[in-house]
Amino acid sequence: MDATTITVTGAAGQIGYALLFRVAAGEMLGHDRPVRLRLLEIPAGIRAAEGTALELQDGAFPLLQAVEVTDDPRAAFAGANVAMLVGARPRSAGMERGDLLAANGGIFAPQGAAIAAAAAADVRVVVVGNPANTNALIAAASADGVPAERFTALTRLDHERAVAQLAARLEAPVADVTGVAIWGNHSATQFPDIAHATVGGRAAPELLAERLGGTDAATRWLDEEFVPRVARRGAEIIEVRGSSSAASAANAALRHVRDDLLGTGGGRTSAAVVSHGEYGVPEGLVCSFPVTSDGSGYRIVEDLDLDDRGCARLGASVAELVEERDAVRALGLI
Ligand code: NAX
Repeated sequence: MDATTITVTGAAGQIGYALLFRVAAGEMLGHDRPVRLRLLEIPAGIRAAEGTALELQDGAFPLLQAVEVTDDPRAAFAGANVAMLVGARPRSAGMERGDLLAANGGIFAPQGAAIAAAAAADVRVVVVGNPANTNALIAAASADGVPAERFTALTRLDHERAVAQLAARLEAPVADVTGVAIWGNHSATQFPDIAHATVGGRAAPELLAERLGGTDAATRWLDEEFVPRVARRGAEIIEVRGSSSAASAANAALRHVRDDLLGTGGGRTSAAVVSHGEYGVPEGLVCSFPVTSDGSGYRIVEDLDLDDRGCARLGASVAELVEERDAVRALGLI
């Protein structure tokens, strides 16, 4: 099998470190597919990325054909089949949202252009670096000639958090949970939704009502505990661990790419993808939806009912995405 070229940006960061060894071990694209890794960093991160490359060599991974480290986006994306955009500019003290969007525009616009100029014709891109949805929008807008659908953003970590919380509440194995959905922005406004989920083949809302003593109690748990816990889990991890989610984020990014390229096997997952107007989400926004993939890219699951509560929550998150889009449009980034 031909080698797949995978570019990881922010490779010297904590997510990069948790991700690269698993990719080299074949956990992302399968144990029969050779990989070539390209590590993109800013100059300040190059030395650390080179250290990671030395450790990758020391792993003697049979599938790993090459590791290259560079601070030049064009060289990093040359021939890339998969681009994992992890490096981003974090919000520093006193930084307004407009400053944050502008700083990230300075990263994701040139990277989008470099992908268009240099990547393989079949390139698929996942944006992990925050604000992930809008960074993906910027990168896609700067990638002339690459279909916007190739650009996705990571909400799989939110999805896995929701699966795990639901399983824990019902004292069920996570493997029994299917059909959870994350809607909207990868931010505190996201809507983790279990309305169409099943656990061990039974409807999750029904099981929750049984377990918690009625439909009202189940709705209260969803509104007051489940949704806020999932949406603010990132802050909880920072508080408890002392730094932000890294291995769980890497795990989610790996699953996102695997399912995008290899398919979901008929099941549903969640990913932020370009809207064509599905569920009333304005066309062009990169929004999280329930999705499936047959290996040719993510497709939005279109036939789910959203109740009033779901519509209101999705509406609030989409309003935030619209504000972010308008802000980057005003900055001339899209
Ligand atoms: P780190 O600060 O550990 O690493 C980021 C790395 O990116 C640094 O080494 C930095 O030098 C590099 N970098 C910055 N600008 C770059 C550029 N223009 N080109 C190449 N490299 C560049 O952050 P880490 O914990 O790894 O997180 C990375 C990003 O993921 C952050 O934006 C973070 O907010 C985001 N996250 C997104 C999640 C999601 O679910 N979408 C969850 C986890 C995480 O919070």
